[in-house]
Amino acid sequence: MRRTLLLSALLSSVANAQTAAAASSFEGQIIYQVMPDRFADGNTANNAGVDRNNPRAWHGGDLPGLTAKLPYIQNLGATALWMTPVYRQQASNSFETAAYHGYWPADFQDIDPHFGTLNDFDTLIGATQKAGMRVVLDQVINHYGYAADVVKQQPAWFNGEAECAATTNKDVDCALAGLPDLKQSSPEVQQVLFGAADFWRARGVSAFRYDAIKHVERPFLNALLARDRAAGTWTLGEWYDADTGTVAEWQRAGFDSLFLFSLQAAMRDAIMSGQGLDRVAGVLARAEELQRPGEVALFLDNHDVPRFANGTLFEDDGQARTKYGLRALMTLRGVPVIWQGTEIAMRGGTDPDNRRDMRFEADWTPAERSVYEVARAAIAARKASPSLSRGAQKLLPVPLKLESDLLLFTRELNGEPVLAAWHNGKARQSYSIRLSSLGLTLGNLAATRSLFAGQDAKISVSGGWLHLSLPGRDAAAFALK
Ligand SMILES: [Ca+2]
Ligand SMILES: [Ca+2]
Repeated sequence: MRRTLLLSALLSSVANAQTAAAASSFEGQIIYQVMPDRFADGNTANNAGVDRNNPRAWHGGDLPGLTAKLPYIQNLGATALWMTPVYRQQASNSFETAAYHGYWPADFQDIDPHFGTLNDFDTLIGATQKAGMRVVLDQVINHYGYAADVVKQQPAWFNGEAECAATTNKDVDCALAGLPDLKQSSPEVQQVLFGAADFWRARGVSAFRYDAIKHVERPFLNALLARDRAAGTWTLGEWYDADTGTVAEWQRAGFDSLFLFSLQAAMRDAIMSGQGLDRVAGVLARAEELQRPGEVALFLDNHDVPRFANGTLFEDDGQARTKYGLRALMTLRGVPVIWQGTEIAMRGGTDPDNRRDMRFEADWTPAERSVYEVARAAIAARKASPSLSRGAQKLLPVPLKLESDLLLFTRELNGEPVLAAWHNGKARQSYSIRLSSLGLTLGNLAATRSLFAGQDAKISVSGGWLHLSLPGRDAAAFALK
């Protein structure tokens, strides 16, 4: 009953905004993910406790550094920036680890002094707006940091051991990694979390990435999403290990997007670790379950999983396969998200090794530069092609004996079809496949090169046959007319 009253009060308070707000969409965007402490240090005066030799300590990166590096992100081709949380964090360490990552908040409406000031935040937002870039701000809604003052000051805001023992919903009402677990059914907690969303929205943030939604009370999430929709804010949920079914369920519940972890795992295993492409096809075959397939967040790696390039032992192999992975990512329907450093195939195992300091142009090896050039060209090709950016995606049935080595699908918008061809074989290979077996109808097409600059991949169509010449371990995209 109380919940119903609260919700109706809430909905009436946002009704005005609801009529004004347009539906938000990130289809066609390219997101670049930054962990500010590990990106760029623009102000050494805020480097209290910084120790770059300790992977669990603060490293000195901050908002002024990020603002200074926006041209780098833009040159790569990204159109949006996702920052891991920059709130004021707990001041002390826990488990000999500093709160450099941002997920141990102490105040949801302030900037941690290591990252800078609210003024620095406003400067960053101003710079992104001037550059025509969108900002996705990471929002923590499940917990405070272990050592946040509020944990002692407001014990009623948190689930304790008794609540955890009594609940049937352990994922939601028990502490995640022991973190002080917020009771989102409390009106005071709701005020805090809704207040935080409004606070950052008012500073110009147009999208939120919500951390650990699996562990958050559902009625609260529903209300939060209703408020975001009313305000025109795009919402990206993080449900660790989500598959297509989970993403579909949450899109129906009101999220614009979730990260498709099942595709990331399949791409990592196929592209980086040499397994077949059939599992990737298996994930893509489920896309029709999604209400808004073009909004789903697609990624090769992020700050919570080992680096993509780490899936192989050798640095040069990791670089070559990262080129393949980046090109493959740019052929897919959805919103590509590139974690800082993946564009140069940075290595690193599990956290915190996957969060090594970003290195920029002057410090790159020639091999790293060549990965970057492939990333940049692949992003440019995607952005230049409306079909690759926003087109419908149709998986094609390749002959059974080729399923492990070859993945084919079309992307199409405005009658301008593009064929994506991922090739998992070690060596260059030519394929000739009957169009009818793929369910395609195409006129003859003279030999045509891939849309990705610098790639030696070709297609032609003649007499009802599709001919492909594909380099080993790479992904290509071809305009079909
Ligand atoms: Ca600094
Ligand atoms: Ca919880």
